[in-house]
Amino acid sequence: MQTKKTGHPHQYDGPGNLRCTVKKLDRHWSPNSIFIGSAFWLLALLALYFSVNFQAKAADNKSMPVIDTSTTKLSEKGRYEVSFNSMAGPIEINTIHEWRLTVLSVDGTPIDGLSITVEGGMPMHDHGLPTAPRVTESLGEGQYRVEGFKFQMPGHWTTTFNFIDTENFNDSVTFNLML
Ligand SMILES: [Cu+2]
Repeated sequence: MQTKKTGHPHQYDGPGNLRCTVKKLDRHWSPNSIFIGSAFWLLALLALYFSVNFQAKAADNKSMPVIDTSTTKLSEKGRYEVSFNSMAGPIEINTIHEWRLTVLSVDGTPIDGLSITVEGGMPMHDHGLPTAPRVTESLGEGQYRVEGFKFQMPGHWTTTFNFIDTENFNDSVTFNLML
């Protein structure tokens, strides 16, 4: 029987040629290589998705920073646990009012005898406080009366208390307020 000769690779061209063609197909389109190829593209798409998502989140965080408005904070150098409350209740814009500051050591011992100065302002507006609040009385039990607070507009305010103890040790704490 005579075998038909042709140049077409997929056509039966004798047993040798068929084996060769199947082998070729196997190398290029086996289920394994299809799976690996799909997995690669799936991973590439996932990587792209997460990278875009992450960038969007980072941009979000930049425009809307998370501001810690806790009224109890550890001082910068970690020596004191400081808290405040407004004596007139919730702080109202354009109202002069008084704060009570409480200073404790980290193990809860009230700290009296501190020399305390007050500063503050609006970081986004680049201006300070409209008044000059100051500590007017040490009340004992680590409590201090701070008079003369006023915030004249809504927004993000900071208030910083600087502490100097009897051994000249400096520490400070900064509170954030969203008014
Ligand atoms: Cu302002």
